[in-house]
Amino acid sequence: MKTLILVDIQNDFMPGGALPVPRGDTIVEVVNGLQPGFGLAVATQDWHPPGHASFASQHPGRAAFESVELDGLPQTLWPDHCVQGEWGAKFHPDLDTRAVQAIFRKGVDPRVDSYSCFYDNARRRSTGLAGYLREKGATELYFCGLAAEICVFYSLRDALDFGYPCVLIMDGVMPLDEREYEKARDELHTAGARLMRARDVFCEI
Ligand code: VGL
Ligand code: ZN
Repeated sequence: MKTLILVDIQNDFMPGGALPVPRGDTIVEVVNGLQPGFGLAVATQDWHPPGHASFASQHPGRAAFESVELDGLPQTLWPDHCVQGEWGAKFHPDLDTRAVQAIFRKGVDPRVDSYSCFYDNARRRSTGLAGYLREKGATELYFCGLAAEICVFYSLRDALDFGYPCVLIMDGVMPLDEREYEKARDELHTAGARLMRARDVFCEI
């Protein structure tokens, strides 16, 4: 079954949010238009407890977007964002979630960040998404959401490792950093992901 995965389409990643992705809001219409064509749609939410270790506010003397080491892993520090239950963690108000059958939350462990929808960055804990997709009979995964070169990228890489044929919906994602996104897109393409525009996706589903 062709499956659409909506990654972190949340207020804090939108213009005006705590960790805004430039023009992040432009994907909402694209994503809404795609959903009716899919047999299965699932969404993820970045869902941090207050005081999460990825927040620059927890590292005195450090600023957002600096890098530190956290439990032996490199960690970019972020502004406080997507705090559980708060406005910034909610889906964009115009996002149509009627077709979304399940929501997976990540970044819930206060000590470790989680970019991939499948595992935290230390690979200690699974979100349950992999088991869910297996049980539902997902055969091909189509990715959209924010940010393109972070959570979408790491999710796609894991999905490719699981052996799923994967599509990156290019107008269904937006990056925080255009340069990093170009590198990420090349890496995904080399690893076997297809890069498609939403209208071409719609023709084949
Ligand atoms: C994300 C940075 C921190 C994302 C989440 O969803 O791409 N980026 N937390
Ligand atoms: Zn986060």
